[in-house]
Amino acid sequence: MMTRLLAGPIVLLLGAALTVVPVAQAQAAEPYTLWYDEPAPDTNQGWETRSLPIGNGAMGATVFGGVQAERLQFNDKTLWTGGPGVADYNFGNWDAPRPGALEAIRERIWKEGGISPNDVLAALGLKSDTPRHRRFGAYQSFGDLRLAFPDLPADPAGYRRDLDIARGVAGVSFTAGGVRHTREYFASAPAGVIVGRVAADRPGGVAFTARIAVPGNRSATASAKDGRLTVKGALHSNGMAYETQLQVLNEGGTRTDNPDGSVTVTGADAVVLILGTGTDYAPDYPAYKGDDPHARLTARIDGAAAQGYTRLLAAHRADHAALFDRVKLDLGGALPAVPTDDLLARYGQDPAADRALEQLFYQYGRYLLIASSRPGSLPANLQGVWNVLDAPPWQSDYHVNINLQMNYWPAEMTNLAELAQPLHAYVDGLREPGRVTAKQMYGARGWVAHHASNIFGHTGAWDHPAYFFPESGAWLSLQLYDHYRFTLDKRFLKRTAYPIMKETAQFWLDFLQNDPRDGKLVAIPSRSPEIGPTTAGASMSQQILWHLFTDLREAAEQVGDRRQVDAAAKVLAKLDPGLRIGRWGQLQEWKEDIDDPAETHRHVSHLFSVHPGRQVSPRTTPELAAAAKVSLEARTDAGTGWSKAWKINFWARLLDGDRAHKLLRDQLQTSTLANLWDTHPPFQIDGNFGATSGMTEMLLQSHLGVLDLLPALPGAWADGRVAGLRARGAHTVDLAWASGRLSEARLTSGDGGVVKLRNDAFRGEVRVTADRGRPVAFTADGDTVTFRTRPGENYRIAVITR
Ligand code: FUC
Repeated sequence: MMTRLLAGPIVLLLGAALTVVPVAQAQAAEPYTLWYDEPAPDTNQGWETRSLPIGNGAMGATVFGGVQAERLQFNDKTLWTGGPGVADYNFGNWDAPRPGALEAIRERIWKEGGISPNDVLAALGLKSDTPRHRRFGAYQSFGDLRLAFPDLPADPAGYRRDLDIARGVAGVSFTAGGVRHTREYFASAPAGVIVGRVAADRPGGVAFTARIAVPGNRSATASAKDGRLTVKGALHSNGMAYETQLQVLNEGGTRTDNPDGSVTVTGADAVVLILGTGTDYAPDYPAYKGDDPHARLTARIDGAAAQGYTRLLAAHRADHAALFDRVKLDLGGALPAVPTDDLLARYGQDPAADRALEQLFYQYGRYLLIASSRPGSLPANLQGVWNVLDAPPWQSDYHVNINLQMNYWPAEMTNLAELAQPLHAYVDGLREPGRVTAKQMYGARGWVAHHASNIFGHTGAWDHPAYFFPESGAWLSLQLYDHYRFTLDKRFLKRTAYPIMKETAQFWLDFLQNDPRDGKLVAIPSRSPEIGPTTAGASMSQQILWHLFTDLREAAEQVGDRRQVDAAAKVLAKLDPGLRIGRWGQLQEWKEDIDDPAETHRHVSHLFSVHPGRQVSPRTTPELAAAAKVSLEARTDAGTGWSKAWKINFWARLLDGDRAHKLLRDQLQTSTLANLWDTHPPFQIDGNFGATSGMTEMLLQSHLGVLDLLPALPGAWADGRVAGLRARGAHTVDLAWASGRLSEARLTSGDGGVVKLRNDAFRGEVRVTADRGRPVAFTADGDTVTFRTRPGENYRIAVITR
């Protein structure tokens, strides 16, 4: 299987003879295909566990694959209830001023130490809506495309439903009455539509009626003209206008527009379907309202229809491959010829099959990001872009006390940096409403957001004790700066990341208070997400702020803002760093030593400093890292899907590959659905992204300034290779290893600076060469080699074994 990674033909050494086999023949099974021998049940549970997702960032769809009744449930990220179209929507801000509310809470915390989060909610939170979340709203299902096939049997032969994540194409095929029927679906980012093709290998063998059904929480009119179905109306909740159009293009046969808005095709050789959506949402505060979608949508569908299927598919495949193909991972897996649900169920029984599933799961995380986060669209929400309900779990919103952040953890490392643009734009867009909230709730400058947000600038604190989390903006800002670290995109730093970081810091300058106990700066009120009392200076708050001001100082140096360098340094000198070892050897979750060793909560927020932060590492702070391990052990390996995924990252950062792999195994065995979606439960996509991030952290880390190669390689991954990973400094890294030992690293230098690479094998003999075999001088110090690079040049670091 290792040979799969090689571009071009595969060279097999058979005795003395050299045989060249074309790649296509050498592959026994497609390594990047999820496949099933039955349709997904036409139920919400069938959708959640078995439907197969496609998406172009703005739109998503899931394929059920019913033989007689096909269903594509589809979404558009902008279709939400709630927001400014609803009476009294106020961005989560208070409806009237609450003079002294913050001061009273602070006073109580100073006096009592920790107070009930419910008291904080009562004083600072927003009152609950009736019905719940009326103003906040929820992400909506757009509708269902349904195809009814009158001539097909219930139980055909040779049924297969699949999703090729390397091509970005889903398919359904079966044989009925001696005719092979095939359906292909993909979501095209270049064309902005979802495309399908229904075909049969006997001429005239395709007949169906297509209709679009929408949920009942909106007005709807349906019409059909010239094979174009249109359903349009407005959400009852907020009056948001929506429209969907489907163009049915038949090759041969007859096409009929029906009075009920459906379209019937009979006797066709094949039929192409082009589906688009639009709303009048615009990401602009405060109205969040744009033009009626009709003209835009019509033009988009017309344009796609004019291109024709072959061109649409070719453009889609090129666009998808340009992202997907950047990273290759080979753990020595070999996919057995079993459906993916069986592969998952049998996980743990056959190492080659297990490795194949892990490779697939890894790339699936990348696929899901490609499908749910493209520049110009909203970021991936709790379910990416896929949602079948009108009242989805947690509104399918943007939770920002870890979930949205986790969605983007793999973006930089797995070479999909541009897919983080929606996150950056979203954070930027929270600033304007967030200024109002900062001023009203805290009398502070800058901007703030709390625990969860929607697409309408909701920056206030919600009606739940968990929802007091003003640190979310600071955490998000760090992710923007990390984008700069990975890309070294100065323009992005100057225009986007730095202004946001600065304004975030401004809020914290006003919010932080002197702790009378030790004179240190602490956040107050402050709560470790979703657990324990509300106190002053909970560890996560302090750690996030340490990173914010440390990064701000560094960023200010980069852009030459001396005043800000000094200001950040001043804060850092007084800031409580949120790192303490407690009475049972744990890394404390609070400033006070009150951690309960029996607490197994899914949030492990006080280990922010281990991941995604960088304050604590076995490399730099062994005692704190040991304490972090004590805390992590106490929390156990159990948890929701995303919690397990976070723990993969933690153990990777703690350099324990086998434990990280154990968490991956747990996630696959207990938190992964048949369609490989992560389950909280229920389905929540952050765990997919978190797992892909964690697997990458096992192979390459760069958060400490050194490129740590294979820092947490588990025994189960003894032989393998990975290509195309990104490291901070805009480097691209390929690695190969055998019997658990690095054999070769390749690096394409981004910034041309001095590079430090670490691996135990570097204690032995090493050779560094550049392009055309030019030897490169390097210094070796224990497990680290250091050499100077030129921008864009390729380097090969070979471990010599004799
Ligand atoms: C956080 C988590 C929950 C869930 C929700 C969407 O609040 O604590 O487990 O993931 O986000």
